[in-house]
Amino acid sequence: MSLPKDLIFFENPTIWNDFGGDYGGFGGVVWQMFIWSLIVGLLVAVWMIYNLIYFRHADGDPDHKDALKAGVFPHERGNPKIEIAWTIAPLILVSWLTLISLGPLDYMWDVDGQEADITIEVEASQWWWDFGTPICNEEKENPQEWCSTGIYQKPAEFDQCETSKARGCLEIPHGAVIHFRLTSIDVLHAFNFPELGIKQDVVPNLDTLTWLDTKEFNTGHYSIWCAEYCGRDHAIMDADIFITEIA
Ligand SMILES: [Cu+2]
Repeated sequence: MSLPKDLIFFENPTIWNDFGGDYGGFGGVVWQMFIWSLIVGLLVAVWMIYNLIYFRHADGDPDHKDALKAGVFPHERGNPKIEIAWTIAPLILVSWLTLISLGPLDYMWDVDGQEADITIEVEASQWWWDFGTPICNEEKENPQEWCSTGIYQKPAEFDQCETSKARGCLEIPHGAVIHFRLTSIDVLHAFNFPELGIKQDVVPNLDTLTWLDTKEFNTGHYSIWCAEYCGRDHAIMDADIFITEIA
């Protein structure tokens, strides 16, 4: 789609897919956030530069009638109509952006609304990610072949973790809804896939949940990091995630 069309229709531009998918159809929202920020940013920058040039004070100029004086509030040229307009217009814009951002948040947080193919127990500790064996969803009407007997069968193609040098590794099938049940055995950590837009706190003595639909993403290699400072090796608490197509 061309840029002018993107601007008019606010659809998810194709270029956005290069940033990791359309987030379950909500890429258009991200695009709107971006384009409105750009429009407002440009208006502010142009107005500021115009004023910098037009009201520039040269040596010998008399003080401008709007010149700021310490302790004096400049109200001589006040304009209530403009004041009201620049209060109401941003209020409408911010309300609109708040409203459309509730949709993607709801989508991300509604873990139970997404029927899982498999659930993976993740245990965080200083400073490792441990992934339990995937657990198949036994209630699923049409289980995928890797879950055909109700027990997870590791597909023969899955061998990428053997080469991983990260502190944890997980290989998951493309085209599966994955639930992650997260807990920590020591301190606070945070399960963060920057490339997939997922971040969830991992808390001792508490199960937290997050989920991922791997069909929204390209197959290949991704990284997980810890996004909650957790001690000495926090910065290298990584894990590899491979999303692999099953032939
Ligand atoms: Cu950590």
